[in-house]
This record gives sequence, structure tokens and C-alpha cells, in this order.
Amino acid sequence: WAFTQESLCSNTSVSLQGATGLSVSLFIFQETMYIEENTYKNDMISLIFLLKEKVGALAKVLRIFEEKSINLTHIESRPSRVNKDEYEFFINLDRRNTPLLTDIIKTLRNEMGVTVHELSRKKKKDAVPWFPRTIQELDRFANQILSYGAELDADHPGFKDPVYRARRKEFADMAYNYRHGQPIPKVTYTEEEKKTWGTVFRELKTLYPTHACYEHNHVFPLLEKYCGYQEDNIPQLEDVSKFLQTCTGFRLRPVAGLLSSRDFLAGLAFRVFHSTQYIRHGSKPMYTPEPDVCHELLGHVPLFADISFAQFSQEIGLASLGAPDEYIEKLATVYWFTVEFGLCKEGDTIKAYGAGLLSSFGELQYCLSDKPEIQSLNLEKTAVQKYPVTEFQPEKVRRFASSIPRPFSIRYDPYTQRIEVLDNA
Ligand code: HBI
Ligand code: NLE
Ligand code: FE
Repeated sequence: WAFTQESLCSNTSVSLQGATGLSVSLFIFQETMYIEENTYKNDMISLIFLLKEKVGALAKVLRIFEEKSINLTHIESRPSRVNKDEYEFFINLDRRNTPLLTDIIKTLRNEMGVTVHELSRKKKKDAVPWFPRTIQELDRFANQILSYGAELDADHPGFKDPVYRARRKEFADMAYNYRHGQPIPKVTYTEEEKKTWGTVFRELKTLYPTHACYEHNHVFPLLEKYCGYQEDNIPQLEDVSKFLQTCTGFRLRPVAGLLSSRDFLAGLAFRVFHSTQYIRHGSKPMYTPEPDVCHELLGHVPLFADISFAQFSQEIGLASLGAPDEYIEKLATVYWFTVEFGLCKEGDTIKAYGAGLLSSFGELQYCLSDKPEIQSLNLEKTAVQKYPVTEFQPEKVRRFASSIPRPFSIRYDPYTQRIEVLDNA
């Protein structure tokens, strides 16, 4: 995608003039991250329904919920943009009494002729996948980790190390208990953890000038200056989050481990980046298959300070809200081959901008050697979706978003940090 931007953040006036029309390439070093199957334990349900403007129309519907003892926890209304004489209602339900809901929806649809859209976290026929509409609702993802920190896979270097496992549990608990708006707890890292960071930091820093993209190299000195990026110090997520907020409004939120693509992308819609806080096992500093604090801070964070990149990330996030599973899969694939493992051309030189490359000194060296086969990104092939190729701009993501079948459209209100759900005009 094209990077063009004037000022980087409010406390500096560094000017970034990235190459425009970068051609994006991809490369994967090692298979996949491990993801455990996970069924969502707690459902979350919202309904959108449309009513013709008429005395008592809403009361009639609400009476049905009352009769089945279903507790509504939230209701909002707005005039429909499509039909002047209709109103749209958005309600949240108490999760405890959802079994009766199917009957209610049937009654509304069949007997009362009401258009109802169900938003559900469970996979359900005819339901739109649930999505958070306020930044606070991201709290609901906290216990939805795909590979819970303490239950590492057998081939993970930390698996047989009880000390490492116990430490991971501490980090997982911290993330579980975090709520939006709280400062991110500061961590006192152990000497061993600091040593691991030191190795990763030192090795990567020598590679960045020649291997990392222009934007990464521009932001990096600022992170050293303002956020404690040093060989002998693991930066605190809270400091980094504050810095990013001044740059692009992106913030970090601690997370216990890998989130599903759907949940992870939903965070981006609110300019929230879910970040792990633990560090990789000291025996393998060069490469780890899962995200850790090195990956987040050295790989992702520098690019989230870039205005165009931040915008692009949020567009992907907004496109994901309420999207069917197949579309989430496509967005995640695009994300993987660009944000995680993308290479770009600067003039004739190939540079890395993917976070998974920029946080692994093994992979960063390897990806620019003559060994890997580099392929041009062809989104039609990679995402298996008709998709504009090469430069990858928010405008194109927006076009893709509008092709996602959803019974409503979505707008982000940055002042309230809320998603507005609008009927499809
Ligand atoms: N979860 N915690 C966390 N961190 C990520 O970087 C992350 C994730 N889940 C999915 C994901 N990244 C992406 O690779 C895509 O699946 C969207
Ligand atoms: N392989 C990367 C690293 O070692 O930093 C992490 C990738 C996470 C997707
Ligand atoms: Fe990542």
C-alpha cells in the first residue's frame, strides 16, 4: 500500500514519505501457528428489529419478551434510513435466558411480520455473527483465547519447563482480569526474560537498517526515545500504548494469547491492538511460532504509529464486524500475508514490513536471502476472493467490505468509540 503522511505524532514532526505504490510480496518461513479448537462457552445475543411506526408497536414486541421472562439489558432506537415510516430497534439480552429466544424470534417473524436480525456468538443458522459495538465490549474476549497460555503445545520450547509455564499463567491471569480503561499493569521482568529480550533486540537492531522497511526505521528511534526500547529494558505496554495513542489513536490491550481471527480483527475496528505481554522461551530467541512481547513491540508497534497503516488496519477491522466466517477467513489470510509476513519493494530493494519477519532475527535474515521463493501478492489467489491487487489501500478494503453480505452497514464514531449499525441504504 501507499504510505504518505505529514507528521508522525504530536510530540515530534518527523516527516514520512514512503514509497508509493509499493508492490507487496509474501513469504512464509514456517508453517502455521498452533490453534486449538475452541467452542465459545458464553453466547452473547443482540437483536435488531424493524417496526412500522404505529401506536403501541414497540410495547407489543416488548410484551412478548416480558411474557417469556427475558431480560433486556439495552435498547436503542433510530428511524430507518430506508423506509421513512419504520423504526429500527437494537436490543441486548440477558444471556441467562436465551433458550426461549428461538420461539420469540419465530413469533416476531411469522405471527407479527417483523423483520428480525439475530446477532449471536454461537454458530447458528440465520444469525449474524455477534460483534462488539463499544470499545468496552472487547472485555468479553478476555477469556476466549485459542491456546491458553498455560497449556502450551508439546513442541513448544516452554512446554517442559515448569518455571516458564507458571510464569505464563501469571501473564494469562493478568490479561484475563484486565478491563478496558484500566492502565495496563506494569511487569517486573526477570533477569532471564530481560536477557532474552536483549538478545532479540540486539540482533534485530543490527538487521533493521538494511532489512526493515522505511516506515519501521523511522519510528524506531522514537520508540527508543519515548518508550524505553533498549537492549536492557523490556518496554511496558502501558507506555507504548500511550505513545501510540498520540500517534494514531491506536492503543494496546493485554491479551493472554492467541485470539480467534474474528475477535482479533474486531479489536482493530476500535483501533485496539491485542498484545501479549509474556516473552518467548529463552532457549529459542531467534524464532517462536506464537506472538510474544518481542513480536508485538518490535514487529507490530512501529507500524501502528504510522497514520496510513493505522487507517488500513482499522478498515480491515471494520470490514470484519458481523461478516460471515468465509469472509473472516479471507480477511485473516490477507492480514497474514501482509501485516504479518509482507515484504515490499523500495525502489529495487526488497524490505520487510511484516511483523512476523521484523520480530524474528532468524526469519528476517532468511526472508531476504536468496533461499525463499518470493511471490507477488495476488489477492485473487491468496484470499480466494476477487480483490484489487498490488497496492493495498483502505479504499480497496472499503470496497471489499461493501461486498461482504451483512444485513446492515457499519460506521465507527471515534468520539464515542462506538460502532453505529445502520440499515443498508
Ligand atoms: N491474536 N493475540 C493475538 N495476536 C495476534 O497478532 C493475532 C491473534 N489472532 C489472529 C491474528 N493475529 C491474525 O494473524 C489473523 O488471524 C487476523
Ligand atoms: N515468528 C515470530 C517471531 O519469532 O517473532 C512470531 C510470529 C507470530 C505470528
Ligand atoms: Fe502478529
